[in-house]
Amino acid sequence: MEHPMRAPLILFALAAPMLLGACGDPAPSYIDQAWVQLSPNKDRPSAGYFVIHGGDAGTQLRGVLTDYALKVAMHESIDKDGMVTMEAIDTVDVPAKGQVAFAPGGKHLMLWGINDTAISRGKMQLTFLMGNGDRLLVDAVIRKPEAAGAASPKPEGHEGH
Ligand SMILES: [Cu+2]
Repeated sequence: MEHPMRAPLILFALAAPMLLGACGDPAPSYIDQAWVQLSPNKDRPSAGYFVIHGGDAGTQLRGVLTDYALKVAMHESIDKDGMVTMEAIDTVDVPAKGQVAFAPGGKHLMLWGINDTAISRGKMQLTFLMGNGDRLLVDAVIRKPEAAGAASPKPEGHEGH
């Protein structure tokens, strides 16, 4: 059977999504520049850093999860009269179109027990829990302490028992 009306209907169906796309979705919040400075001592936590960019609406970071470490926490280093202490932080407000950096000396993640597979792969996925219920998945590059700069020659395994 011939259906002479079919071709015009298909053309209309293809055109409709393009028209909807032209309306412009609001810019979402996103996270980039994620990296982890691996602790030289496996028994000590490593630190994680990243930058959150607010979209057209402000948002909040409410927590970070990962399958590749035993525990993750958000901290802030605070300089009180020359004494640097760390405090746990629960939420971080991200202003619309603004940005918040987790960077050395300020806000940071603490990661305990990073998985050996992630370390050998050189990256680990982090899940960021946002205020609107979204979860943002971001790969963080793992920087090993040896790669951070010139390795200082330190005697190892001679701690004098
Ligand atoms: Cu800390």
